[in-house]
Amino acid sequence: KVYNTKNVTRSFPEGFKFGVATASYQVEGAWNEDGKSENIWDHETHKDPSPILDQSTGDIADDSYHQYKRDVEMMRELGLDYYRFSISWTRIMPTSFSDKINEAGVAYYNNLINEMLKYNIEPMVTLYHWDLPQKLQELGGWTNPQIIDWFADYARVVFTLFGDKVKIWITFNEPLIFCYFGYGSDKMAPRLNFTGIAEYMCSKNLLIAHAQAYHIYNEEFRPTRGGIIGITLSAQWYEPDSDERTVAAEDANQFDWGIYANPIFSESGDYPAVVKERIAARSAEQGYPRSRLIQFTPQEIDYVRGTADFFGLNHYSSYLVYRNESVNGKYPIPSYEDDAGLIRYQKDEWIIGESNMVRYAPWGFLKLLKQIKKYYNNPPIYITENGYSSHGGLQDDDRILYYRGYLDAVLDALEEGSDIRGYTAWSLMDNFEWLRGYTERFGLYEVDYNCSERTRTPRKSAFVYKEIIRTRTLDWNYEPDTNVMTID
Ligand code: GBH
Repeated sequence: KVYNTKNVTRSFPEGFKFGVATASYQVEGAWNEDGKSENIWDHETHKDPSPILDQSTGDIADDSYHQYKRDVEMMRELGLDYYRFSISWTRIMPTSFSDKINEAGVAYYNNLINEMLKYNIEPMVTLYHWDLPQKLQELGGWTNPQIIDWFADYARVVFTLFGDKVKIWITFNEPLIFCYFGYGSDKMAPRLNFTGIAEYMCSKNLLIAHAQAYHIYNEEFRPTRGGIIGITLSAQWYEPDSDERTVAAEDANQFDWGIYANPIFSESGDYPAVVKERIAARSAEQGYPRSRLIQFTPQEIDYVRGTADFFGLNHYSSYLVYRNESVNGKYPIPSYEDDAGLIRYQKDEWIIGESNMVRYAPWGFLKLLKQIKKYYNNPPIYITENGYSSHGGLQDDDRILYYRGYLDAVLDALEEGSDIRGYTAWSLMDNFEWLRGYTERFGLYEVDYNCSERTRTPRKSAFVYKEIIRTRTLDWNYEPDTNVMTID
């Protein structure tokens, strides 16, 4: 394979920032230490490990709860501007509510943040990256509208505790993934599998919960703290596979990310028209008295619209798409997929690693970035995740190609006027990759799960990313010396 495909060296604009990301359940471990209580991922992986490819859990994960100093050392080795991590709700609020704050949990995040700030590494904090308190799930979780207030209480506690040091906040990571896979399928925790119903209950409650957290920050904290707050959406790119299929591809983009982006970032607010129309029509055909997609009231539309200072974007790959109204048999009725009525696929010739999770299609990233600019009046964007998975090994030239190709797309989008403020690689290190357990490796650093120290070793891609950050340029021909990693 030829990996060095370009000869030009391109520079990132002044002020452009680089980071890496992780998430609490995927790296922290210490699942029941120092007063932390059970979340839905603890609960599900303990109850039935079979949905996880290697039957693993996040009980120990990367042991970051104890190894955070090594984590910060790695951030310094890479020369990061910022680090994106998430806070575990049950670590700081074990009852789920704000009646009791767990000081040990608070101390952990304070230690981590202080260690980062000592070296000028800025924290970017996600409030919710899928690890809901199990107790709240037993009360319905994201299908219970009461969660809007529970989340507000949690957000207020976190803003109060860390608001003097954290200036970039993200309410949710990838609502589509946890609403759909968690409530509208049997795959991810809480595995509710109430298809075509519960994912839309989750969507609505979550969008209002996001808006409420935004308003709380905006009114109670921003005046003295002066930070910014946004949301991270997963958005892949859907491309028509022929001229006649542009409508299908457009609908696929609306069902994948428009469903969350439109209510927050569009001028009109509310769910995208096509999403509303299709789900209402399907619901009527199926004998439901009203749309399974719960409507927003005009007040709610106003309350949610405009509630983000930036668009957090998680992007991994692209798909070709066509319409197929009768995906009968393939998907349950009703379901989100059946409502969308689309078939998506990828081409065999797009590069893929030994693991089959992420295909290399950087042209789609550029198209996505341009579309976001066009639809939502050029919002500030932080790319909050982008990365490539393998089955391990330090010589990861395929991951290097992926990062270079996708960063090249970012540079193209910047040249065309997109307001992209930062780029976050997923991930700092290998971690518990949800349904794929530890079989799927996304790390710039490899983690050794056979030793209790969870030793972290830089991959070749870590050296390449470090050089990109150091020089603030993308040079396809740079060949790192991978013998020693240093702190510059
Ligand atoms: C993101 O999800 C997450 O934010 C992050 O936590 C995660 O580690 C990262 O990407 C890499 O996956 O049925 O096993 O094929 C991205 C969306 C949703 C992609 C679930 C994979 C199917 C898993 N992911 N999806 S599987």
